Amino acid sequence: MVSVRSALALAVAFLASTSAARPHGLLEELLGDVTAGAPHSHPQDGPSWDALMKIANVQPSLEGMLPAKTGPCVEKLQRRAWSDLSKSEKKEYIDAELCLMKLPQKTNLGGKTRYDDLVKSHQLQAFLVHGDGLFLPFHRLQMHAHERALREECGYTGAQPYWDEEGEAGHFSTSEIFDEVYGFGGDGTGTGGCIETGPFKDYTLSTGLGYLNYDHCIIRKINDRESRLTAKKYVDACLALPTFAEAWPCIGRNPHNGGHRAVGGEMANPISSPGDPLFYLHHTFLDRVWWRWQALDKENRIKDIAGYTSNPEPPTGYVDAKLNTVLNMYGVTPNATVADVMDIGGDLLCHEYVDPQRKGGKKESWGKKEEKEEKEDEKEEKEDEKDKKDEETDDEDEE
Ligand SMILES: [Cu+2]
Repeated sequence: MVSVRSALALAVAFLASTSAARPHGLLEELLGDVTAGAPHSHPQDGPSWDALMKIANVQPSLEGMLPAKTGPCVEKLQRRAWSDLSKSEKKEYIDAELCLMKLPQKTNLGGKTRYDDLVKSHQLQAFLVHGDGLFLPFHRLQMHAHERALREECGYTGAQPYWDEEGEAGHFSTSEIFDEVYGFGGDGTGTGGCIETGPFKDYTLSTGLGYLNYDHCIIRKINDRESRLTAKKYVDACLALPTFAEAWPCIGRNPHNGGHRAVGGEMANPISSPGDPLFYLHHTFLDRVWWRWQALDKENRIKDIAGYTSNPEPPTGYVDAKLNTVLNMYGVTPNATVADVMDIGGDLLCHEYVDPQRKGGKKESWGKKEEKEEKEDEKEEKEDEKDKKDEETDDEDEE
């Protein structure tokens, strides 16, 4: 897992490299010292626990919050793979996302648009919902909040789609998901890494990178190698684990980190990654993995929660995540407990996952050829490491 501190260091490094970037917003006071010392700062110079809590404790305006949703789940929304949507369904989803990007913010958390409200709900509590037991429950709720906003504020009639990353592992760069018309646009270009094609190329994010807030384009850096971690063999390895305590770190480590790093840029930043709309297709893919795991022993696994409620450790010691732990949506939708999101067909959530159809002979997963390549890469990596060590020893000799 990428820690909050290394994420901050990443954001700082990015800022240091783009002199035109002018951070603004509510966190600079807390982070001023860190950014000032950017070139020499070490990851351990990240924000203190108190600073992180100050960030997380910002109070949103509740005026624009979507009303509470209760009642029995009768008609379940069908969440399907992006590659199985028709052109008009894809267009409808993209148009609804563009609508969220045009609507004004409602939470008063410092973002400009309704889309930014959802980046904020992730950014402000990133250290509470990553690398711990709340990771999967929180992101399930975030997907739901996004789906509701699309449907109830932008007239979208479909369900939140997922990216069938398992079927595209190792070759993300050729995915139709990056289509310029019926997709999310292509890779980042130039020194800034901005996406310059597709429906979202003109969107200016006001939240991120990381904990910082400054106007910037959506950046991407696609990496096929990283995308191998979303392959069937890694997903299956997580599905085979007997307890949530073992399953969540597995999902977090491989398919989760792999997909984030494989898209790169905005998505590679664990604090502000919802800045790339692909975030929602990636995390819905992961949510399906969790649900598939739960469905293998539903009766027990819709009650199985484990792990802590933060990463790093609070000064008073770690706290265990429980079914009654509250997940914070910062005024976008009402807060919910972990118990509320354990069943995707319960009172709060009401959807189901449709398996990917993988028409047109798309690969199920990577085959023998890629596995051979992977082994060769690993060998090369080891050799590189050895070379590096040798060089270091040489340096020492010179001194
Ligand atoms: Cu996240």
